Amino acid sequence: VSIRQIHRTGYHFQPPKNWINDPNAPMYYNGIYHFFYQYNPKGAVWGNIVWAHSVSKDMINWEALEPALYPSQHFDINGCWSGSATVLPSNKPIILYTGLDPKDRQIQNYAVPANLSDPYLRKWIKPGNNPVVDPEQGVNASAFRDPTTAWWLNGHWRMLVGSKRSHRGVAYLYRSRDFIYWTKAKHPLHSAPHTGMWECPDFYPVLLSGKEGLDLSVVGKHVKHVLKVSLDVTRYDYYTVGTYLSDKDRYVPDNTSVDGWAGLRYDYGNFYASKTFFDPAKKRRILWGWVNESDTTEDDVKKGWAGLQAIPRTVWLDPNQRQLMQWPIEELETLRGKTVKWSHRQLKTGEHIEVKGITAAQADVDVIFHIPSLDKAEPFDHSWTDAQELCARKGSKVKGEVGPFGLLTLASKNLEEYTPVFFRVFQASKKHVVLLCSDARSSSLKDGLYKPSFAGFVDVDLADKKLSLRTLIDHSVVESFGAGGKTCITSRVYPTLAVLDNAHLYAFNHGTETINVENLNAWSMRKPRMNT
Ligand code: DQQ
Repeated sequence: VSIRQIHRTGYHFQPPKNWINDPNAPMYYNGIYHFFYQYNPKGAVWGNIVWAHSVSKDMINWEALEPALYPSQHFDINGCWSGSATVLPSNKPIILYTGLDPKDRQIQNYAVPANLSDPYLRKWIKPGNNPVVDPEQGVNASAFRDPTTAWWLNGHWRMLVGSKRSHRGVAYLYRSRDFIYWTKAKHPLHSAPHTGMWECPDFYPVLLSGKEGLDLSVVGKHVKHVLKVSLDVTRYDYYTVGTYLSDKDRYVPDNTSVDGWAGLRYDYGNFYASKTFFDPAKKRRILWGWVNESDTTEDDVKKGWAGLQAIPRTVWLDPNQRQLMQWPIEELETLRGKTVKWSHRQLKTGEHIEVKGITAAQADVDVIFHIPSLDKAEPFDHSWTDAQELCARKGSKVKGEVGPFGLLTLASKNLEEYTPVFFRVFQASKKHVVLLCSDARSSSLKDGLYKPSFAGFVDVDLADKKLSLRTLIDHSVVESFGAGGKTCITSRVYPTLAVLDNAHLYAFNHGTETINVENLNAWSMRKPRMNT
């Protein structure tokens, strides 16, 4: 391995080289998963954006094809930006995407497969009647992009385009009978003050109960709707859970969900411009999200690549109906190799115990912690509303009562470097407050990296005194799923010592209360076929 490639991932989605960003138009078509993404064919920085295209039978092993869309016409000559696919009832896929015209105005175009009998849909045509949506008067042409998958209701297709009106984020709603002629609805589907540009909106139904996913056009009393927007000021993906008033074509978030920067996030770490799609083969909704680098641009140029995609996640509504749950797609488990299992092992105060016998730099770890006693949990101060700041203040080495406990991932032998992923439990007036941290501050001895103490609260009831943690470790990415997928955090880290065979994995506890590892399963992960 070249010294420059110690941070390249083993099983995350990446092309062989260059810059990547947003996932585009994920879809399942005739037995094949298609994945497109924003890609710079010429280098490891953003620019010259085309739609790269890969296909897969399992969303884990990927074959790269030629770019599906690249600037070629007056309506996209300055860029082919993000968009979505809709599979029409006639079983024909169609892509809507944002093109930048010669004046850099953002307009919406469509593209269709050149040959539906090509199972890989290699070539795409941009018909001459593009663009199909122009920014009309009053719409900011430099903030008008990222059309969604369309849904069908009462004789019309509907889709959203993200935008802003001064500082108000807006999801404009468009309707069409034929997918070609679109008219803007009088009212946006939704908007919110002080949120800025809404990039990559995503809108979809979720069942009130159960994990099954739904096709986009499902409405009714048995569902809620989710609206996700990517806020370019903070660079996080926020969502609300609410009601789609389909007769009025308006979306109303529940009073347990708030719009904007204080809202729920898919991921409390590095995860942006995400998009879901319905997989009819396994009746599930799948979430793709872009994981950016957090090293320097100079490092990216040296590496020759930048960006990756998170492992696709199945999403469904938490039975509490206030938030979503997320879990890595089951196909990931086909990469599991050598395994280590622990059961009923105690983690006493101050202990860290090595999980030996797996490739700790490329692993999947699934743990259930049992907390014998919650009586001594530290008091929670209600002014602690910012999880990331709380994690910064109470890091993995700051002794607590119930926690901090969890995993030390990508750790060097003598702990000069480690990325701790851990819980800390507090006592509030009537309930426990659980914090999940993925703290990059100690991840690398190298300077000049962005090393945030990412964290999120976990809305869990500790009646069974258990907390689970699944962490996917892959050289420079640590993707964690707390409490079965209630709170997810993705960190990018660039260790200098804890690399390849010198990376270690530990379970630790720095709380005064003993924690039991009820079960721990860890696997070495194999490399899939990845766009080679
Ligand atoms: N990235 C695309 C835009 C989108 C942004 C351009 C989000 O379409 O708004 O590469 O990361």
